[in-house]
Order: sequence, then C-alpha cells, then structure tokens
Amino acid sequence: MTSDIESIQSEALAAIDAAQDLRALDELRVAELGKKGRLTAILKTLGGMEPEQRKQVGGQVNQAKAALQQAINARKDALERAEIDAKLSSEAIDVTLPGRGIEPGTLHPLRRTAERISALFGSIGFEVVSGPEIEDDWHNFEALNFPPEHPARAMHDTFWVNGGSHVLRTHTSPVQVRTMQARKPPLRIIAPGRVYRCDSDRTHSPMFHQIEGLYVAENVSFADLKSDLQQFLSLYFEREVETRFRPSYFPFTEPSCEVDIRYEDLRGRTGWMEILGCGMVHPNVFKAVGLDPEAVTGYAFGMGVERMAMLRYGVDDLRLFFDNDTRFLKQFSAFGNVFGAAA
Ligand code: 2NM
Repeated sequence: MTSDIESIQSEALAAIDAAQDLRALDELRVAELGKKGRLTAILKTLGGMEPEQRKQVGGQVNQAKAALQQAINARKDALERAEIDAKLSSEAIDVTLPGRGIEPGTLHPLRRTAERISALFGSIGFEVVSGPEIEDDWHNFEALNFPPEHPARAMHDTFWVNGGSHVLRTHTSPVQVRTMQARKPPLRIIAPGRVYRCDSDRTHSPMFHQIEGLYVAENVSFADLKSDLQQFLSLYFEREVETRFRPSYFPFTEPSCEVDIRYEDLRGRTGWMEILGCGMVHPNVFKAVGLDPEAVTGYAFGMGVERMAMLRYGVDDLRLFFDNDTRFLKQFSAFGNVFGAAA
C-alpha cells in the first residue's frame, strides 16, 4: 500500500511538472485529487483496515495529496508567469524606434494665392476688408446698379435664401458698397472672399473665390486703373506682362473693360488670355451709397482667385482645388515645393 501511494505520487508529480498549460494542469488536479482519483479510492478502503494501518495509510495519502496540491500550485504559478511573459514580449514597445512624427500642415493653394494677391496690392497701398457672405438684395444687386430684370439676378445664377430677400453673395462687391457707406474717401481697398453662383461643371464651382478692388478719391482716372493693374500683374506673374484693355460691360462700372494678358505657350505660340474685369465706378453706385459723383471718381476691378492660381501653378482642372487630395495640395507647401520657395 505504501509503495502504491509513493508510485501514484511520483507519477502524478512527473505529470504535473510536464503539464504544458493551465487546462492540462486542471485536468490532472481533477484526476489525481478528485473524487474518482486513485488516492481517494485508497481513502475509501480505510474503513476496512486495522486502526494502526488506517492511521498510517490515511496519513500517507493525506501527505501525498498535500504534496500534489503544492506541486499543482507551483506549476500553476509557473505556467501563469510564462503566459504573462509571452504576452509581454509579443506586445513589447520598442522605445528606441523613432516617432512617426506629425507633418506640418500647409496653406491651401487658393488661400496662398489670395494672400499673395492681397500682399501685392498691400504693397501699392490697398487695405484688406471683408463682409458677410449672406447679403440682402440691396447690397448684392440694387446698390450696384443691377436693373431689376438683369440676368445675373435670375434663379439660374443666384442662390436665394430667406424666400428671396437674401442671397449668398454672387461677388464681393457688396463689401465695397458697405465700406463706401461706412467710411469717407479716399478709400483704397480690396475685398477677398468666397462667392456663390448656381453653376457647376469642369470650369465652374458653386463656391469660388474673388478678389475685388476699389479706389475712390478725387480725380481717380482710368490712367490710374491701367497703371495700378499693369503693376500688379507684372508683380503677380514675376515678369513684364503685356496687357490689353478690351471694352466690356458691367452694371456697376462705366466704362468697363476686360483685361487680357499676352502669353506664349511651350511651342512659342502667342495669344491673349482674359484675366480680370474692371472699370470706372458708375455714378449710380456712388449715388446709392451717398457719395457725390461730381465730387469723387473711382475705379474698381475683380478677379477670380481660382483662375489666378491655375495660371500661376499650371493647374488645368479647377476641381483639383476642391477634392482635398493631399497629394495635390502638398505640392504647394511653403515648406519646399516643386515650384521653389516663392509663394
Ligand atoms: C468686377 C469688374 C468691375 C467692382 C465694382 C465694385 C463697386 F462696388 F465698387 F462698384 N466693386 N467691384 C467690379 C468692377 C468688379 O469684377 C469682375
């Protein structure tokens, strides 16, 4: 009996030491120490033994059970520790790896273009002003000498809001109107900002950007308009540009002109390209804002920021500016771009 107990114990101890995971270990615990275990079976025979033998065998079984329980506990600790170690080493953080870094953001090419244009006009004495993007009919149209039946008022072009009493401004001219109402000449201002027209295709976006300028003082002449725009365009394109002022029509200016610049393509072919609109402020506009057309004169002009950016950067599809694909936008980064350091 004694040797039975010893061999059960040593066999079980070997199995416990060999258990590869917690599940196998628990199965061993049930098999060796549970109700159906071999040691329990021996205990069940104690009743038929002499008192002396019962005491001896009972003591040996209890000792064996205690030894097995202790071995199971030790093995359990070891397996649990190994499991944690394995987990820690598989999830280890390599603190010596370099960080992924956060790239600096960049200005959107349209903002960059607008800021550059503003800075160039700033260098010839213009001040930047801004105003609301939701305008009433009076500031957007009426004060700017749009006759009631003018096509620019038609549903096709204008986003009307508030049942038609207000509009998403279709140009930044209402900012000039508000400035002329609020301040006294001389005024030399530019108004950059978002404008909205109900139009969307390859070359039109329902939201786009304009920069309009206004110079109001005594004796402002068409010669001032020509020379200031000529100077601006040469600064913008960084070369002595040749310009052509072509007669045109706007309700808020008279005379009105479209300005073309002379270009040469890569094959040496030359032509004229329309770049902005301008003119002398119409007397009706001055009257609307409470200025005396006999006392002051003024010139005004307007250009599209998208068009100016496309020409400067050689972008041929307007939609690229609005897709927000960073592979495109990154190319205009101030932090080293394919066009060099200049804005
Ligand atoms: C243009 C062309 C010509 C313009 C006129 C005014 C105002 F408010 F003074 F009357 N602001 N901007 C103007 C004139 C805009 O854009 C093509």
